[in-house]
Amino acid sequence: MFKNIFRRSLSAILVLLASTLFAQNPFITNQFTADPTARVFGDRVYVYPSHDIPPAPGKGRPNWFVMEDYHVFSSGNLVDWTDHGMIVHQNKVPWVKPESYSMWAPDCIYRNGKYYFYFPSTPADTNANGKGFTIGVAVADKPTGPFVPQATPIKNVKGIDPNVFIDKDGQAYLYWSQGNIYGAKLKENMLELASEPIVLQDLPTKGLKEGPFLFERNGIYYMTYPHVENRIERLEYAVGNNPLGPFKFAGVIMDESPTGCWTNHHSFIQFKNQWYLFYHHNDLSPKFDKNRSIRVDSLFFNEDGTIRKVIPTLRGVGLSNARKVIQIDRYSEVSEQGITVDFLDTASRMKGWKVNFNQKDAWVRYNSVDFNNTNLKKLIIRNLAAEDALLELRADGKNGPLIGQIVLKKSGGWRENGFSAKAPKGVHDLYIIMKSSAPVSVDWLRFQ
Ligand code: FUB
Repeated sequence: MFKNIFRRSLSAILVLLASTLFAQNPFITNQFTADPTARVFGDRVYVYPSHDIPPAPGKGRPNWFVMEDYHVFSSGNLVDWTDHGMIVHQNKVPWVKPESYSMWAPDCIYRNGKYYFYFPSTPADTNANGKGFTIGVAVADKPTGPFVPQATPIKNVKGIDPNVFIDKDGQAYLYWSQGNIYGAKLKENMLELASEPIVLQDLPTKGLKEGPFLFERNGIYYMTYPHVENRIERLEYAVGNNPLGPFKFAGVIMDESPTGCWTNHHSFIQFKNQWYLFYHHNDLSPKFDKNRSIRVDSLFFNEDGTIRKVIPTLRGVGLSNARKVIQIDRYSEVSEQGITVDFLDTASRMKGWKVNFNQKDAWVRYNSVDFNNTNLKKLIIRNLAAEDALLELRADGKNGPLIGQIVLKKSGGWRENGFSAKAPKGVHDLYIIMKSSAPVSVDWLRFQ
């Protein structure tokens, strides 16, 4: 019994330790994550991403995706995320080829008291070239597991990137990709197909399509998918009046990555009256785009139901608590000149970034800081200054109410410095303005 209590407390401690405060984009920084499927279960958002790991000798195919397991993350405010730990591992699924490192993009859905986790992988009985994916299911009583994998994959499915949709009449559908996008009805048990797979029409025919995500809004069925129209993937959508189509191309949701991350993969949720797009980019691994990181930005519909293009941000979503560390390198906007962002430590990129103020009048805007209703009178800032430097903090504008004027003393290394400040109450955009000329770098700041 003591052993069990010890084990339970240890796993609770591990979950707490694994929680990450880093909540802007990318919003998970304790590991690489990709292909985020977000779901709202109760009053929390759960994200089921793929888990990229760095390539290593003997692990998977060199210079390719290396994925051995899945974690689930949750949040009640889209800002503070908890890593609930590993939920499915390749070597614990009876039908998956051991050590195949091909646990690609998953999905999870709730039905009749159970959570069904769908994932693609290489089956053990595949031929020697290791190619070919199929899709299996693991079932749990809670969104965080434990998930019990089925002994065999879903029959009659060949492909990757499962996505499940349950229509208003209760009929469930499974979608997946294999060059084209396929769809079929699922049986009530959610474990078997109830119809023959069909290729969804009339999606673009030229260029790879994958990662389907279907949702319904105001009677319109939106089939959304990454597609290589030009050189790399962008997110597109098509609309129809039936879950299995036909669909009509309706537009681009997110343009190709300007820095060249070849894949993108996404999902949509509506949470507390706001729509969000979850997607990925290779922020923490700029030189290797098979080690990706998940992001979230707000999404808006036009009155006619069309989707407004999402421009990726560093700031992401949600209110930042003024008492917690605010990573101003994940800014909302900066001056045209004088601001650069670098990794704190290129040998350990998961430590995050710093913002450099390189010249007088350079500024950073960080939106939506929640100062609450208390009088916060102190500012703590982690900075590195080669010479004395003067920064000004203001609310809601470069000439808005002054929060503090701080002199950062020349230091030989990173320092945490405290200053008196006069923070406003409520939610405000924070401006940090450089008032001197010698460069200074800031890791984070917070109020107390
Ligand atoms: O993560 C591996 C693959 O890359 C996914 O299955 C695709 O959608 C692409 O994101």
